[in-house]
Amino acid sequence: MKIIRNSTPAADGFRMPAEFEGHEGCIMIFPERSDSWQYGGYAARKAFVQIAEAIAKSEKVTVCAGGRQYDQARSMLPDQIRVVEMSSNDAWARDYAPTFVKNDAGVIRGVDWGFNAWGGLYDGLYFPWDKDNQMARKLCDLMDRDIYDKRDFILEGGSIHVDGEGTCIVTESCLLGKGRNPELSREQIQENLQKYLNVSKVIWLPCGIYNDETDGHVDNICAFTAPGEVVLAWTEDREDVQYAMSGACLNCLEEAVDARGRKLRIHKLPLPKPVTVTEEECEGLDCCGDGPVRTPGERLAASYVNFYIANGSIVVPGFGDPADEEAKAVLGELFPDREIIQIYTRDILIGGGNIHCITQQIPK
Ligand code: KQY
Repeated sequence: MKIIRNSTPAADGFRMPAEFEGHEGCIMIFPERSDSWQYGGYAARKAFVQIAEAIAKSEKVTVCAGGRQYDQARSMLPDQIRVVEMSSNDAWARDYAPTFVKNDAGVIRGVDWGFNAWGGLYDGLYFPWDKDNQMARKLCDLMDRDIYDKRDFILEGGSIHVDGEGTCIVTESCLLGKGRNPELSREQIQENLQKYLNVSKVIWLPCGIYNDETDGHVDNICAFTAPGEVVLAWTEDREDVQYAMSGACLNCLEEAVDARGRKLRIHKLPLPKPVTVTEEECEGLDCCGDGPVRTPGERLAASYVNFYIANGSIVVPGFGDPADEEAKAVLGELFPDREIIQIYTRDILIGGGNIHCITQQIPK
């Protein structure tokens, strides 16, 4: 593996493909951290395994497991899923497994962004994050892929979505927050995205999902489903604080054109009714530092937009809400050639994310 420090993907003719393009595989990390996952991952790992199995129906899945959980992961996961021992601070593969870029000859390289647990010492979610920050490099080493060093720029994979044709969508609440790159202007941040994802157009949405502790990752509010087409998390409930947030994003998307000059087709994906964490669930979580991670009644950032596009399926969260069926139906219309697999993910949501947050695709 070569660490590339003196060039960029754009300069070398590499671009980040869209998630709906073909995959060689998918990376996940087995849950273990006891202040993220109830009972040290005991509850969440069942859903993690179901997700890995669903994705493995149509692409190769690699699950990284820490030393203490290796045997557990290996015994719970089917043989065709590769399990490798790799240490990490938590299990958010989307955010710190490599972002992969590809050139016209089909060569794949990684990008190694800096990671500081969603805000570092300013408003990050845990400390330390050193092992998470090493994962992109370790994975590229394992896969024998060269990697661009961009550790001087803090970025999580869940904070970007691309169409593979020159457009990237991000949120201002996340990328312009003080916890990541406070010394960089919006223009400088945009320039980094242009050089390292090889995009010419960045669409800046104002915000994400209410109470999303990532400062509003785009992958919970809006996602490309095809070139020129997006889904947007939506509620018709005017009393819900999310109503104005989704409305502001809708206005922004309606105004936007993509890198190819197209107006976007915007599909509304309903949100479930507000999901809150129970006292019993909070009891299953350890404290982080000197305080509890969750408090009973706290609203969780539940959204169907946090789905994963696998080669043969869409793996979408379920919340036991009447909107589960509607979300499946909307996605079924948008992805007629893929099976829609819905998995009940409440135990992952309690950790602060969902299916997209715990998966990272490797392009074919
Ligand atoms: O990408 C994500 N949604 C990760 C959130 C991290 C939560 C840590 N408890």
